[in-house]
Amino acid sequence: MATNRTFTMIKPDGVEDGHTGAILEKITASGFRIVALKKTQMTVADAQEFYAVHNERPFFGELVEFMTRGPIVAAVLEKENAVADFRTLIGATNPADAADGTIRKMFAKSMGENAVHGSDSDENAAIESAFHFSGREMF
Ligand code: RTP
Ligand code: MG
Repeated sequence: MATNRTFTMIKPDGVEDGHTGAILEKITASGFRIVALKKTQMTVADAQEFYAVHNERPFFGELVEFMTRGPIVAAVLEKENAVADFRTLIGATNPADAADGTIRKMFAKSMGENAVHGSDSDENAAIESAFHFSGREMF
């Protein structure tokens, strides 16, 4: 299996609740190497662009408001089969459906405030990484 990259954000709820360190520890303990890492805050325009695929969905306004209400921690991660393995590590979108031991089971509060983002394809991982990081910030 080839090594590839995925993109993640610890969402504003995870940062506000003080889970940044525990989530990063869980990620690295699961075999992901940190390629890039920073704390930042998305503007409304940033969040509308980042989640543009959902702009017709009823929860879009709520999602943009949530994602911009405080800082996030953004990271690019590398591992064999990174995109699929990271989605397994974070668990289902709704924490009520997330498997035991997953990041969302441990730290998410609800379907909307679910602690972490994970890219859903190699193509989106590359787009999302480039959205947050320049080439000089990835190692
Ligand atoms: P993400 O993109 O953040 O990794 O989450 P995901 O793939 O598991 O879920 P997705 O369908 O892409 O939805 C993106 C984010 O929108 C919020 N959401 N709220 N209230 C709702 O019904 C609802 N549905 C989705 C969540 O924050 C979800 O992670
Ligand atoms: Mg998604």
